[in-house]
Amino acid sequence: MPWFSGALPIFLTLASPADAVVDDAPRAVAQPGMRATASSVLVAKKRAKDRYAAERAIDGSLSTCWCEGAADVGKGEWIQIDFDVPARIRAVRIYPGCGTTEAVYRASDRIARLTATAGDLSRSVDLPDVRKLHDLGLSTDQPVSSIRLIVEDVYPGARGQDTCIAQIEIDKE
Ligand SMILES: [Ca+2]
Repeated sequence: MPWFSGALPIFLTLASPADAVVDDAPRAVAQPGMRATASSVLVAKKRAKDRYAAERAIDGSLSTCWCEGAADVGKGEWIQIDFDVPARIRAVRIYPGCGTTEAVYRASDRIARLTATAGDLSRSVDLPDVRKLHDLGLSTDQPVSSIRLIVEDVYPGARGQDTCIAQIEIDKE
């Protein structure tokens, strides 16, 4: 099997710079070979129970999101991505918030600081409150079977107390 076989679909997302501002046109891709779980999930009235499920953060759509389900803004809540095959992490990017318009983005809480863990690695990352893909600067020398992102602090949303992540993109090999 060629070394790039698992990473090829992810390479294709790098046609534009990783820190380019994302416009309203979704550009994320589904992440094959991964599964997502979370410490909690928001269940909103009159919405499907899985509307904000963890898998929404790796479904390739910026219109869908994982939202934590704690009663407050969710500090300490986490989302974890497990890999079907352990892999070295080359980059992790997240698109915080929920929704592809600025107004919807501002409605939910966005992550201001998170802790990212992968294997023995743990990294604290501060994020500006900007609606784009943010590179977390996370990579590993050794293969890992999962990564976890833990909410440490948030920018308050205009409505409710639900911290969301629209998409997580992982480059691995
Ligand atoms: Ca999504």
